[in-house]
Amino acid sequence: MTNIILITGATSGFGKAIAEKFAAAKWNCIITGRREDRLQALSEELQNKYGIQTLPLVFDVQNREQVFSALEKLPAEWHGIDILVNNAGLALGRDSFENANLDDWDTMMDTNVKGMMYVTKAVLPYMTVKKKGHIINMGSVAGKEVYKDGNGYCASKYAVDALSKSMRIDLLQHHIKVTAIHPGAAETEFAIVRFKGDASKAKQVYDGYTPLHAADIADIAFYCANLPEHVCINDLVVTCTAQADAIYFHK
Ligand code: NDP
Ligand code: 8X3
Repeated sequence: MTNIILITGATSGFGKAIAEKFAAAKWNCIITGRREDRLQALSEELQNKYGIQTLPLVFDVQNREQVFSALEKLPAEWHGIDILVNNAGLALGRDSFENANLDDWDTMMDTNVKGMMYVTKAVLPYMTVKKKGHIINMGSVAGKEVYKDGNGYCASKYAVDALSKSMRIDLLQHHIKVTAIHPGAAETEFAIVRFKGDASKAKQVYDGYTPLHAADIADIAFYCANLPEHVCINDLVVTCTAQADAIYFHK
């Protein structure tokens, strides 16, 4: 029987790399995001390249109705979801607390925290019914240590850390594994989004060292997903070699 993985935020960065990694290993992929054109292109690419089935679903994880209407009525052949990767997320701005934008805070909380809760709640029935499953949450080093001007983003990723621990306890009874991966700096579209399209500001984030690549995180997610049934990696902090924690870099 073919395995099924559902990945949120598959239009770019980690999510796209995770879809590619699992598709290459013949997993069928449910890929989600807001940008329909990118999802369609990825869907066709994965099908043609790897001969797998894909189901692209367009929704905004912030929108509770969209999340539940997309996920509650999955075609029967997609009910056997083995892995949910809660990856969709973003940072917006990097400003001191008194200057930070309230709308940015709302968007980060609504996406990184509430979006993750909605998607998980909508997918869980497919896992609890078979008493098996694996949830992989994308945290961050920003959810392990607070850095200057990280306020709202750090808070959202601390919440991801807390939710991962909470899920792990509550879902024990259903034999559902919960893995939290907390990456450090990785060159994706993350910094472009954070700095609202300012490419030179985004580039500076990665100047002077070799950051993580999206494929590094995909390899790690794949490793976590392919351990024996009785083994679960609970929590992983992953940085490039030039980064010690959320604050210290060697450039
Ligand atoms: P990207 O910007 O490259 O990708 C983000 C993905 O999230 C996109 O596919 C985007 O899709 C999706 N997304 C964002 N908002 C929403 C939304 N409201 N609804 C649905 N999908 C959404 O960044 P990364 O790949 O780097 O980020 C992925 C995750 O990893 C995030 O949670 C981020 O916080 C975390 N992370 C990133 C690090 C980094 O340095 N890059 C380090 C640590 C953690 P679309 O726009 O099409 O909706
Ligand atoms: C992304 C990594 O250090 O920019 O979560 O917060 S960082």
